[in-house]
Amino acid sequence: MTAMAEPISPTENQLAWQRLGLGVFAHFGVNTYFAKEWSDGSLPASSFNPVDFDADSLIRQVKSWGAKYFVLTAKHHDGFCLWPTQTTSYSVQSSPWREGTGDVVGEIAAACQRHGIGLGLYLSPWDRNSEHYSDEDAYNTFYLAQLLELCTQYGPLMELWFDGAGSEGRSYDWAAIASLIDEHQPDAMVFNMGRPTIRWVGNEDGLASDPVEYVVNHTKMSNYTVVTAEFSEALYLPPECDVSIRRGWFWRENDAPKSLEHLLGIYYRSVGLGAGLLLNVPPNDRGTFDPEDAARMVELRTALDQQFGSPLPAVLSRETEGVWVARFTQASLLDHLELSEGLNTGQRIHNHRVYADGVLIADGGTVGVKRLHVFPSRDVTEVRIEIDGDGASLEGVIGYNTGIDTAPTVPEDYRAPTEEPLD
Ligand code: FUL
Repeated sequence: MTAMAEPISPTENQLAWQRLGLGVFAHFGVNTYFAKEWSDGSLPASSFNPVDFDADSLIRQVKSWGAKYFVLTAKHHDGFCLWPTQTTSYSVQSSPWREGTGDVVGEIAAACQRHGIGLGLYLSPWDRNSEHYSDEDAYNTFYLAQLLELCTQYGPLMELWFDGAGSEGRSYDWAAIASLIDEHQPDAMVFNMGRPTIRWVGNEDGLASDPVEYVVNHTKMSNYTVVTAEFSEALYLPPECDVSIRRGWFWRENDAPKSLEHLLGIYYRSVGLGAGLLLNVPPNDRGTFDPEDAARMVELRTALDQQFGSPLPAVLSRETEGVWVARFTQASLLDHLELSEGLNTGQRIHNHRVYADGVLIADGGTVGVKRLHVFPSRDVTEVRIEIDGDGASLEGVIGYNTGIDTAPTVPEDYRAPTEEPLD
């Protein structure tokens, strides 16, 4: 019998990114002014005029919501650039905003640095404005020039977001893209395409499902994923769950934020299942967060703080291979447990069960960076945790008395729009 291959380990950067949990996504551009999700590159640059844009205020709010990073659509599929690029005139430079002298990416980057928020940039490969798009070679050169500007002018990037929409059947120079990133932003997480280090969860509802696998094969990855051939079959690629607080990705007047219950449900089924959550809160046509969205984000933060603000850490000891005991300093009423796995040598736990006084109170597959369990409230002094997986270990167990003993739900019939459903 041949020995089982050792699991693939995360890099330090991947593990650090996985521990961030919540990021805020911001779709912003010419679409914001026309109630559009996708536009074809013909909307006038002159429409872009976010008169109240204040990056510092946006990023201060993002931070107060507990997000650790912020991903901005530097360029969406329409090709409009939120920075003064040398590559095209379809950008903020041709807009009336600050008489064409503004730089959304630059101001956001500076604010992120000031407030300790990681910066991510979305640069759509599909470009419906560029005159070069129909010529693969010319467009590769154009796209690399845009990426070079973003990777060299705005300080350290935490994430580069490559969206596959519109690019079915089209190839880009992923090898050159990967070397450019290696040279200028080696620490950035690369979302989904080229030589990715993190992957799409496979839906736009913000939902992972158990098990959440950190090591995946190409075959299991989404249609939107293109991985350069030089990579082996299996890669360590933790998932990021992207979802919008509203139905649309871009702001429009007649849209509304999801309920608090729905957002909490998303949180439990993304962060609570060991995946990342990138929650889109799109700035409006004045360049500020919609007051209703901002109020909902404050409610979400308040609810999470109320629930998880008083952690009761347990002392962990390993009884035998695969059996751990977590002891609390005193008997406490608990209704939630948060488990985390030792991941330095890769994801190893594939099943686990938690017992209190011989009663099974929680079970599941993945533990990963964070696994939340909710159960009917009970007095607990210690729990016994069985984990399945060669060489697997637990890193932490935290108890909570939240007063809530059922998981928040996501509406059954909810499906996020994937294409242009709102137009
Ligand atoms: C999709 C895009 O087509 C949407 O407009 C949005 O940017 C979403 C995050 O990804 O593929």
